[in-house]
Amino acid sequence: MDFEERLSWLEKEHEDLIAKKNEPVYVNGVYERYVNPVLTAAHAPLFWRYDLDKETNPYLEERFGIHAVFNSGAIKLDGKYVLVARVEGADRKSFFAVAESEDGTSGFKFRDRPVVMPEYGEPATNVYDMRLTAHEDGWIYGVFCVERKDPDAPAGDLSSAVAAAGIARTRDLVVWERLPDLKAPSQQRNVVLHPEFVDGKYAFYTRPQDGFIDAGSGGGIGWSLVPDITKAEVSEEKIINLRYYHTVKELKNGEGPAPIKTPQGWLHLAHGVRGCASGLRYVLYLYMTSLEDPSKVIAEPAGFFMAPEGEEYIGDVMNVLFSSGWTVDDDGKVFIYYASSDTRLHVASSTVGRLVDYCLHTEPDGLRTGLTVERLNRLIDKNLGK
Ligand code: M1P
Repeated sequence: MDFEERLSWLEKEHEDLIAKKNEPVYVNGVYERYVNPVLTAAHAPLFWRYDLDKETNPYLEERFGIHAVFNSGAIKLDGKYVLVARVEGADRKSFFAVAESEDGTSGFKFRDRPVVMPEYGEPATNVYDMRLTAHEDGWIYGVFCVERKDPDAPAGDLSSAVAAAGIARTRDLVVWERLPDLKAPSQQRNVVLHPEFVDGKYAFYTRPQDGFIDAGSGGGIGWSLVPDITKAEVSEEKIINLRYYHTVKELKNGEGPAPIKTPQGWLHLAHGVRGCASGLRYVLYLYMTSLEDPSKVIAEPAGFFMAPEGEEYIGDVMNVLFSSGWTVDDDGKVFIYYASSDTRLHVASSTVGRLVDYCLHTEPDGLRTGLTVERLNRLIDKNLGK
């Protein structure tokens, strides 16, 4: 193919990909998975990846490799479904880029330019996994992981890193005001801002961790109140969603997107991690907290809500589902944007009513097999009669 032929072929492939319609697959009554991923590396505009000038790129070679598009913040803005995706280059660096769709399940198109996130302090080596919160103070906040090389790593250790929560705010997802990173006594990842003031303070879901990877003694998803978001500091941190032995979140867990307010309580999506022979396994689970005290868990169904299936198992980091974004429509429709294996972004749909029903009417984990059998028998008794 000569330059022109190859360019038209690339353009047609890209247009067809964006124009592809998406269909739901009906599963278990709780949610529908959609057939096609909503964002992949191939969705990145051609003008991000190629020098389109025949003079300087006669072979029309890719000049900027995009490796993956995954863990994404989500928000409904001006009637559109808007994602702030984690885009990872072939050089392993992530950055944020905004993509928009009219219907929330197809046609996601990146804005022309990636987000230029102002730095705070020492420039980050990597940034990722932004959670968006439309806060009642009027700002849209993006809270994300900021990764830097561990300054205390021994010579020759080029892997040890330090994770902290970066905070930025915007009105339009174009211009971002960077605030100081969240000060905390431990490393932090999966930090999320609660949408409302609690006792007149900003409230953060945290995830204290012993090291860059190891959640260790952190205990689970934490909660911390902060009087001034422009000087955010974790002074008191209580663990509100604990980890337990032999559960889907035995090794680690982390808050997903900002919770959704429902008449029955705050609805939370989170990820849980366990270890197995093939490595770490990341699944999604739901829980609810009280409207009066958003730090008090009132329901948590046993086990996972969604786990990897089919091609979702395969990718850069295998056996991972991870979600950092969901949207709610006025009619209660929920789109859950979840990534598989740190490679691509999918959507599933449900409604607030169905998700709350799932949380309130699926029994919790009894933490031992005998109680699991009792739980199953209660359902069988109900269906078949005693
Ligand atoms: O690779 C799986 C996920 O690992 C991290 O999540 P956590 O801190 O809970 O282990 C994050 O790096 C996340 O981006 C990634 O998807």
